[in-house]
Amino acid sequence: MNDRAILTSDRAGVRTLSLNRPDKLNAFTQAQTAALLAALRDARDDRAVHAIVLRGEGRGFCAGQDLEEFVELQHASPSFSIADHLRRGYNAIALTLRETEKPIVAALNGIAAGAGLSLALACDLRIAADDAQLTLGFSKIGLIPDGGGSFMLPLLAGFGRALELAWTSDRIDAADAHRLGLVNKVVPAATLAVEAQAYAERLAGLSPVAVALTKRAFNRAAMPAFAAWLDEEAELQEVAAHLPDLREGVRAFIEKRRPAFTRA
Ligand code: LHQ
Repeated sequence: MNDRAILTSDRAGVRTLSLNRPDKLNAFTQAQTAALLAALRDARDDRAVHAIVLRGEGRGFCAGQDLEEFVELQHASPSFSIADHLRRGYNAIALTLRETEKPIVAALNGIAAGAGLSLALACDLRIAADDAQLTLGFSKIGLIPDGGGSFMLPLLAGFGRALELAWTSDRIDAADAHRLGLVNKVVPAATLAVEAQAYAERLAGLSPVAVALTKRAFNRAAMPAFAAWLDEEAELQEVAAHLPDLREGVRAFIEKRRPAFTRA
């Protein structure tokens, strides 16, 4: 068994990074966000890497924050701050995804939820297996979409559709995600790995200068305030985290029941 948090492989200028906690649908622990950040920075700085694929091992892409670890972190430190947790982990990853001037493709091999979906949306392009599913999930635990999700979702899907997905946390399939502009391409599940590699190889073969400057131009034109927004998003999440719905939502998830949220 491979116990590394992130698996890496290189082929034809493409670096593939695989989230590796398949028994928990690749839910993020602190160790895993730290490893992903390091792996992305390494791929960004490696001159032999011309495109990056991000995928998950097993049947899921990523189920977002590991909620059991989250409870442990809160218990371990009374001064635990969700905003700091976000800034050190998901926000640093989202910024690295945007600032790396190489194409980054998320290959959605299964469910993408919570911060896992936010980070997939912060990649440049998304290719999905036809049986993949997407769900925000945050509202089910009393939170707002974080890790840049509150920015990327309206940017890609439009304001009203984004709000609907964020509020309801409805699970959508790959075909609906494609219709909403959340994924670029849907392929049969059995061929996803091959298709993602071919897609990334094609991008890796383009003019690196044109690719880099186009990404910089799009970042500056469409999301010049992304870094500042990530900070504000983290502060909003801190507000939500001090209210009882988060505790109830997380407890309900762990106890596999429906949450009973506060009604004012
Ligand atoms: C999990 C998880 C998970 C732990 C599946 N944690 N075990 C930032 C800062 C701080 C705090 C909070 O959050 C954030 C950002 C976020 O990402 S918030 C959103 C966190 N994620 C979620 O709320 C999603 C929770 N998971 C689900 O709703 C479902 O598991 C999905 C829809 C992802 C998949 O459903 P199924 O396909 O039915 O699979 P499952 O529920 O049976 O999960 C398989 C296993 O994975 C199961 O473990 P078990 O030991 O019972 O087999 C789950 O407990 C575990 N798992 N997600 N986030």
